Formats: sequence, structure tokens, C-alpha cells
Amino acid sequence: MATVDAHPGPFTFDPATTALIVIDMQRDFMEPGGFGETLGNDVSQLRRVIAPTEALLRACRAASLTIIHTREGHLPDLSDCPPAKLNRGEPSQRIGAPGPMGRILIRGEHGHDIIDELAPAPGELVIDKPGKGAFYNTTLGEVLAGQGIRSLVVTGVTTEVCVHTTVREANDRGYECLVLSDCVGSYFPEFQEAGLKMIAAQGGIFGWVAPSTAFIAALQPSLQRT
Ligand code: C5J
Repeated sequence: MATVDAHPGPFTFDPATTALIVIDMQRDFMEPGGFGETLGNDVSQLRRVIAPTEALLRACRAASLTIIHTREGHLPDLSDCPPAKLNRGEPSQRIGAPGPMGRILIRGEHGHDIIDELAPAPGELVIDKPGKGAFYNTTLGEVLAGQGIRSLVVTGVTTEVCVHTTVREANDRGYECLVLSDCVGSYFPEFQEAGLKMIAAQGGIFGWVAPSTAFIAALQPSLQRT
């Protein structure tokens, strides 16, 4: 077992039954011209997540941790996109409309894929999800159960939307979740701060929070064994 110095207290995990989940580090959220920007967001707010996540991926790969990436997006015919999501708000371009990186938030388009810096390595699972949570309408639950995973280390964007939805449901499903504060990002600094506080408040109401350096330090014994 390994232990991370986390909030609200130590997070103990077995690397053999722990998975890293990297949520939606897609061009559509991270780069100009994608879904995030059509909603009026300043996508540069998310760039600070990239470098610590690169270092985290290197450490997790060296420790042979299970690594799973997710991508939010829809089928080209939009049959998996509920009208409530499609028609909401006043975006500059709706989901499915043509953008500079291809159709907005559509599977198979350039904008839908993960940014080059964090591209999945061969053998790492990529889960496509139509919703905000990584469990809804995906095989994630079966994959984790099949691999005997009990703890999740969660990173990605955005903190208060897809990261929160995924962690809340993972907690309900019985997983112990550690969210890495510098490897999750929001377009809104105030939501980033509040989103992290919500996870660890009340004795860790649905998880733990720690910086990635603390998690990487806890992985060191596993690195020395490999
Ligand atoms: C959003 C996400 N923010 N990946 N998606 O719409 O958080």
C-alpha cells in the first residue's frame, strides 16, 4: 500500500488496484475554435494543467498504473445528444456545427481528439462518453470491475463539470477517489477553488484532494520495483 499526503487526510491506495483517469483533455476544450470557446470561455485558463499532467503520465506509465482517458462527444448523426444539451444557451456554434477543428464535439473530428501533449500511449484505454460523467452510457464501470480497480486518481477538465460528475458517481459506486489539484482545470478560477473544496470538505464527502507531486512521491516505491 502507498499513502498520499492529501486533504482532508491521508489517501491510501494499492497501485495494483488503482487507475488514473484523465478526463476530456481534448482540443474541443483546450484549444481556440472548439466547444469550450463556442460557449464563451477563455480556453487559455486550462493550459496550466498540461505540464503537470505530462509529468504525472510519465510517472504513472513508469509505475505501470492502469491509465484510462475519456473524451466527451457525440455520434455524427447526434442521435446520442439530448435536445436539452444541443439547444441550450447561445453558443457561437452549436454541437455538430462546422468549426476550424471540424464539427464541434463530434467523434472522429480533429477537435474531439486528445491534445498532442497528452496523447494516449499504446494500450491505454480511451472511453468515449456522450455525457459529463464517465460512467453514463459507457463501459467504464465494467472495465474497472473487470480489472479489480478500487481506487481512482482523477485529473482533467473541467473541474466543476466532467471531473465532479465522474468523481461523485465513482464515489457512489464505491471507489476511493483522489483528485489532483494541479491536474484539473476550470475556465473559472472561482469554480476551480470551490470545486476542489467541495470534494474534500465534510471529512472528504466524495473524495480526497492533493497536488500531483504528492501522488508522484507516493508512487516512488512502485517505480523502484519496476
Ligand atoms: C464541459 C467537461 N465542461 N469535460 N465538459 O462541458 O467538463
